[in-house]
Amino acid sequence: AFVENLLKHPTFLNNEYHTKFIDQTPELFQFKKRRDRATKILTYIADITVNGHPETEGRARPPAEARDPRPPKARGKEIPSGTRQILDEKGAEGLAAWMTGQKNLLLTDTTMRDGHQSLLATRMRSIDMIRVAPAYARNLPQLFSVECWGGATFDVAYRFLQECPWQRLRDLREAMPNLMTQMLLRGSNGVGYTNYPDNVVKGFVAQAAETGVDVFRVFDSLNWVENMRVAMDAVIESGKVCEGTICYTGDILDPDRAKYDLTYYVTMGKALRDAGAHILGLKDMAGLLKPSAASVLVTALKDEVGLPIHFHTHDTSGIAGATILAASAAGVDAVDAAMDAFSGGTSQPCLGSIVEALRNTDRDTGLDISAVREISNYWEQVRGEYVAFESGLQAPASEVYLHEMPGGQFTNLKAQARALGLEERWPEVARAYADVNQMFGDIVKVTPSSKVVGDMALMMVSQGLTRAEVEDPEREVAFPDSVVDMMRGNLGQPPEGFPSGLVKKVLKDETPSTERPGKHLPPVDMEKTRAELARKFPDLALDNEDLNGYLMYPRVFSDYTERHQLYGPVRTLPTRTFFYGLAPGDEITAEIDPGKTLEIRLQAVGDTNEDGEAKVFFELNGQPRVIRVANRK
Ligand code: BTN
Ligand code: 3PY
Ligand code: ZN
Repeated sequence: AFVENLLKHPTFLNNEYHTKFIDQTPELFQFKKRRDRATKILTYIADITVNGHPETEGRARPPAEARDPRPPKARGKEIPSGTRQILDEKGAEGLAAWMTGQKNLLLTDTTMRDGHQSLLATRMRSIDMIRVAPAYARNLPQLFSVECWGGATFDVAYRFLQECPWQRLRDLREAMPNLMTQMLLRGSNGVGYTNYPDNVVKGFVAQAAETGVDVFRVFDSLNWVENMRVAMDAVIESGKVCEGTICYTGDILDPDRAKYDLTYYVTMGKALRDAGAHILGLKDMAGLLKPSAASVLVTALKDEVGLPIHFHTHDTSGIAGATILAASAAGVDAVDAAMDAFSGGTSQPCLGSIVEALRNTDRDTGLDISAVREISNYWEQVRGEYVAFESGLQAPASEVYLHEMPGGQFTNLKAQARALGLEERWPEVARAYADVNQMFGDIVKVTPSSKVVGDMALMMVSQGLTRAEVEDPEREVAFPDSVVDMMRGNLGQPPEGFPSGLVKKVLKDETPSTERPGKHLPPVDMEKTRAELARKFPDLALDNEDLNGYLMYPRVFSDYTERHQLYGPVRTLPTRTFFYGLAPGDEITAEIDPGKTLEIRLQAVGDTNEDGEAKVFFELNGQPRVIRVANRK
C-alpha cells in the first residue's frame, strides 16, 4: 500500500521528492490508521493548556499584552551576494585569502547560537530564527557569517524544544543563501560530551556540510591538536571552511600563569595551520582576554601564523568591547558579536556598538546600523517570549577572572547550584571551581572539560571538602564519574598531562591512557545502526540526518522521535503557544507545510471526567474539533 501511495503521489510523479519527502508526507502512510498532523498538534496544545509546560512552570511569564514579534521587512528585490558566493566561487582557501586582503573588520552574528545559549539556556526555537533570516540576507549582506548551529543547540533542539536541528539548519540555509552559516564543533566530541568513534565524527561533519554548514569552528576542550585532526580533515574534505581554533585561558601577561604564555598560543596556532586550518579561530569562551593582552596576542598570531584570525569572546566582565577594539587595532580579521538585544553579560559584546565605534575608521564594518537596529528590535521582542529562561544575572562580573567559567556554563552551573540548595553559597562554588582547576593542573575549561570541573566543584562545596582534603592520600574521596573518565584520558591530554598524584588517587591501580581516545574506539557499523533504527521506528522513513542525530544522542533522539509521532510538527507553533498553550478565545496559525496553514482557535476547556480526562474544544480551519487529554494536575 505504501508503494502504491508513493507511486501515485503528485510530488513523486513530478520528480520533486527529496530525502525528507517520505518523512514529511504522511498521506503516504494512510493505509495505516494514524492520526493526522493537525490532530497531533491540537493534542499538544490541549496538553500544554491543561497541564502546563514542565519547563516554564513556576518561572516568570511574558506579559499577556505583548504582541507577536514581527521581523523587519527584507529590503530590495534581489538578494545581494555575500561571503557565501565568495566561498562557492573561490573555495575555502580563496575565501581565507579574500579575508586577509580586505580591510573592514568582518563580523559574525552569534545571536542564533551562542547569544541565546549564553543568555537563555539555549532555548530559542527555530521559528523565531527563520522568520528574521530573510532580513539578515537582504539587509546585512556584509556579515562574514551567521553562527546558528552546533554547540549546545543540537541536543537542546531535540531534548527540550521537540524539533529537529537538521531542519533548522536546512531552513536557515535556504533563507540566507548569500551568508555563510557557521557552527561550533567540539572536535572529537562532535556536538556531544564524550569522545565519538572517528567514523561517527566524519559522518557527522559530512552531513552537516551537506545540509548547510559553511564554516566549522573546530576546537578541543583540552587544546589537544592531536584530537582535532579527524574533525578538521573531514571539514577540509567537505570543501567547507575549517576554522581550527585555539581556546584561550589564563593570562599571557601574568608571569604566574606561565603554562599558557604567548609561546604556547603561537605554537598551537602554527600546529593548527599545519593541520590544514583555513582560518585561525581564537576562542575566549570565558571572556578572559584583556584588551592589552589582545593587542599582544593578535599581533603575534598574525605575524607568526599567517592565517586570517577570527576572534570570539564573552562580555561577562563587561570589558569585552574594549578587547574587540584592541584586537581590531592589532589587525584581527573577523570578530564575533551578538545583536544588541542578545548581547552583553555572559553573551558576546554588542554588535551595533562595534559597528558604531568603527564607523569612519579604516576598520569600518560596512554594516548598515539602521538594519542592525531593526533586527535587534525584533530580537528584543523575541527575548521577551523566553523570560522563563533568563538567568537573572544583573551586572558585569569581574569574578570571572577568578573562576574562569565559560559564558555558556556560568548560568547553567548557577542553576545546578540552586538545585542543590547551594545558591547562597555561590562565592564558595566560584572559589572551588578555581581550586579544582589548579588541582587538575590548570586546564582549558570549555565543553566538555568545563563540565568536569563544575561537577567536582559542586561536589566539594556540597560535601564541605577542601582541595587539601581531596588531595590527601590518606582520605577516601568518591570522585564524580566525569572526573574518573577524564583522568582515564577519555577526553584526551592537557599540556603536560594531568598531575600524577591526583591521577593515582582517582584511578588507584588503573593505568590511564595517554593516547588519542578515538584510536581505540571501534568504528560504528552504520548499516547495522540504520537497520536498528528502522526496526525501532517502523512507521518512519528515517534518513541520514536522523541517523546522525541518533549516533550523537541515542536516547534523546529516540525520545524526540516518539514524541514527534504523538505531537507532530510542533516547531510550527508560535513560541507563546508552545510554552503556555492557549487561553479561550485565542487564535493562532501554524504553517505545517509551505502554503498549508492551520487556523487554530481555542473555544473552551471543559470539565475533567471520572477517568481524569479533560475535553478541550477547538475550531480548526473553522470546523469544531474536540480533543481529550489526561489532566495530570
Ligand atoms: C519536553 O519538555 O519534553 C518537550 C516538550 C514536550 C512536552 C510534552 S507536553 C505533554 C507531555 N508532558 C510532559 O511532561 N512532556 C510532554
Ligand atoms: C559549546 O561547546 O557549546 C560552547 O559554547 C563552548 O564555548
Ligand atoms: Zn562562546
